[in-house]
Amino acid sequence: MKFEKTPGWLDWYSGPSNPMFKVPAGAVDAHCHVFGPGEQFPFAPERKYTPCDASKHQLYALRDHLGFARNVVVQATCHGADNSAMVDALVHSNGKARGVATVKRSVTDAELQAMHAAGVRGVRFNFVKRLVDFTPKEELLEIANRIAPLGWHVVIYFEAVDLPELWDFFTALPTTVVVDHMGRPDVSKPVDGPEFALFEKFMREHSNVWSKVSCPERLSVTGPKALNGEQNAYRDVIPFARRIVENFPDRVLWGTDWPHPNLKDHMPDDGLLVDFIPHIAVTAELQRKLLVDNPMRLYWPEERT
Ligand code: 0GY
Repeated sequence: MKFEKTPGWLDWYSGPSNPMFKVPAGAVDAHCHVFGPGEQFPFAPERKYTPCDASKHQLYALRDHLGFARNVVVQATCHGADNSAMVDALVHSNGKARGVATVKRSVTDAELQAMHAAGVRGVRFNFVKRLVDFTPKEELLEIANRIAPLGWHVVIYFEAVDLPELWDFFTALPTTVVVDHMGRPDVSKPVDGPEFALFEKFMREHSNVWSKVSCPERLSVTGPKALNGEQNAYRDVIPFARRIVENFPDRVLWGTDWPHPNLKDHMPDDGLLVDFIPHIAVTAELQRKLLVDNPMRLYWPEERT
């Protein structure tokens, strides 16, 4: 089936620069997606956007270009609860990719087992209203209780203003809980302000909560331009991400978010995103935890030495 992408949709950046920052050996891009290709893996009827195609081959070429060893492919909302494109990417990764699925309460145990065999290790619950329709919390809790015995975790995506309302649900989840993009802070507010303090409290009081310190390009107001050779791209996001990396060094993950759904103003150069890492993880030890130790512990625990 042919799909027309949503008007204004920017294609992913096809000539990423060579990052100056060399990621440590064994680094994991722990948040990225595949889109279709639509002809092979049609987008979901209930989707809120229609993307351009972004195949597993293109994702793995980017992985090699940026110097990463592995990927965690997260189910994108444009595919709904049909995980076949994501699972296909895992199956063709030579064991170098694991995945996070979206499932409905009707998912069978056999389907969960098959996804586990393919490399799925988590489910994603999305609370960003522009991306998904509401799913009752008791359904989500039922799903969380079903996947917990598999050793899977729950990835949650929400916006900072919604954390107070979602707090009780999140803190009742029985698994490791991984927050996408630091719970989308408003970085024009102070890093020491009440909104981000609540997110830090969430992590501090709940040792099962992890955070991806990803997506500066989504959160930044100052944008990608470096100023005077001193300031950095997405510099307004640095204090937020750095705070989380330094306070919770064993519970942070990083990912490119390629192919960057829903960006209308600019499409990031993925090489530049990699060069952002040493500004938020400023020592070799923090970088190793963020890029290697933590994602390996969560996604490939059997390979830990
Ligand atoms: C992200 C962010 C977004 C989209 C999705 O699954 C998705 O459609 O996650 C977004 O639009 O903020 O993590 O890719």
